[in-house]
Amino acid sequence: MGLNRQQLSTLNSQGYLVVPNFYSPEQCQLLKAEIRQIIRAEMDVNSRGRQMSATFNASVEVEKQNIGNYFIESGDKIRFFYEEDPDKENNEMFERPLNKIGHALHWHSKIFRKLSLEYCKTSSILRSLGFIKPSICQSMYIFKREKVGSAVRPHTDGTFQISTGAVVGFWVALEDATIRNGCLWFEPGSHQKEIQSFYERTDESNFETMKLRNPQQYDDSKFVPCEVKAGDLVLIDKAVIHKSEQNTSEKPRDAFTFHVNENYNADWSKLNWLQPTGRSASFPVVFDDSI
Ligand SMILES: O=C(O)CCC(=O)C(=O)O
Repeated sequence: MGLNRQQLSTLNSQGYLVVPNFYSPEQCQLLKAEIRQIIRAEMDVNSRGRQMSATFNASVEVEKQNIGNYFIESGDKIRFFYEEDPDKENNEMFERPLNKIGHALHWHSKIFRKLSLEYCKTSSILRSLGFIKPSICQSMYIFKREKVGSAVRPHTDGTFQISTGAVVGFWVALEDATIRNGCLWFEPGSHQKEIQSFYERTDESNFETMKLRNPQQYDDSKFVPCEVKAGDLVLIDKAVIHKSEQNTSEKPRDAFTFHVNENYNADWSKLNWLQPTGRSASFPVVFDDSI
């Protein structure tokens, strides 16, 4: 179930790799049903007066952001982020389409945990990639709803998850992802260059203001689309440049993604927005082969 030599070679040369059928059609349905259940529970709480939510716009250039506690404290919680209203007319947050739910589905939901942290295919792939003590630092359900799902600007994951060790993204399509409904796009081989920009807390004790150090420009002509079927996994090296476009189609493009970081001989930057606080002193570990 791990990656074969050919797959490892493609990942090494391109910086990303499609692994077909990571989830079965039934597992995709299970995750979609579970997220509907999580949304229903949240709406129920909100109808009784709690108003906690935020918008998320990944297409905006983040040079300096006052992002507030709702986002920065979401690393060990399940929190809701909505599309920004382009004409700003609709002030009612809960009537806006969801952009994503994160960042600890793998802690709080048994089903998301079983299909990420405890999933045998996750550990087999990580072992074949040479991980020794991997943990899941975040998980997200990304909606990219039909007609309104916004673009995600070009970036490397290592910009937002700064570590001296390996970080790999597991991105799984829960619907067929096409150019029209906003599939991922990659600049193949771009992971061979060093990551240059870093999204950091302005200081270790400041939990609200983030700064993008050394913002980069990316060349749109270098991207190639990565269309995949529902259930397919895309593995994403932390240094490969990728993006997704707006969903202009009539079809949704749901995806579940989680990021894995190596802990063995690796330092997780204290300036990362995402810190293992609250529930645990470290992110939940997939396996520990160092002992
Ligand atoms: O799902 C998307 O559209 C973008 C996801 C992405 O870029 C990421 O998880 O790093």
